[in-house]
Amino acid sequence: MAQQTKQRGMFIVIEGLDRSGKSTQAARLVEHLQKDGIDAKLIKFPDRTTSIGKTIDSYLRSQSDLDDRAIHLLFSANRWELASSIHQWLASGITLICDRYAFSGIAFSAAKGLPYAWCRSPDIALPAPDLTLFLDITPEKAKERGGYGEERYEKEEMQRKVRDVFGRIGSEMSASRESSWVVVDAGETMDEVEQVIWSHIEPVAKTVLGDVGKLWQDIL
Ligand code: DGP
Repeated sequence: MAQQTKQRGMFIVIEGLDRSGKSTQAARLVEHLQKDGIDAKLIKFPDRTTSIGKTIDSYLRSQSDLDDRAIHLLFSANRWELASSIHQWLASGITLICDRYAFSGIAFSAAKGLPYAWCRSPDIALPAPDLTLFLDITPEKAKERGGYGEERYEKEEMQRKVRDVFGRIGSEMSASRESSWVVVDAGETMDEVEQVIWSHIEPVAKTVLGDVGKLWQDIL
């Protein structure tokens, strides 16, 4: 008798500016999927628990300083150290909801002035998401939500530049069609945003997914 292969999990990334409600929505989405009987797991970058992640955490809290390129490569290495686990989880049927990914890597470093293509380079061939939801909010509106925190990039001017780079990434992802990119208006209430997100998840959940792709593979 032919062996039945288990359908792999979905790889869904949620991106956005600081204070866009990203982490709340990622947690709600995992809950919603689990209620629907889908085995779902939340992962988050930067993963501050690993030794690379601890160096990143110290940098973000301005407890240490690092060259812009060096910290960029550490953020990327922090994603690569989880890449084989991502493949394994997806293959075993677990759906992953990922709070930030390689797109933040480009957006934050390019916003500091590093060349866009250089910023993208270390993340080439990471597992490609089936869907990326970009929670879009103006830095003004984000600020109204109680202001930014204390960390290094949580400043209005920086967030404005980051949003511009995310705009470029979104246009390129949509044009290349290698991985779906959807912009969600994150200025609405948390419940409304949750509903919009769900409306984008359902079609992916009903699709039989092929192998996990590799990000920006055609650039190599
Ligand atoms: P979060 O834990 O989601 O609040 O993210 C921490 C901060 O780090 C946030 O300001 C965004 C920034 N960040 C996340 N990923 C990257 C990355 O890959 N590169 C750079 N330069 N910054 C990142």
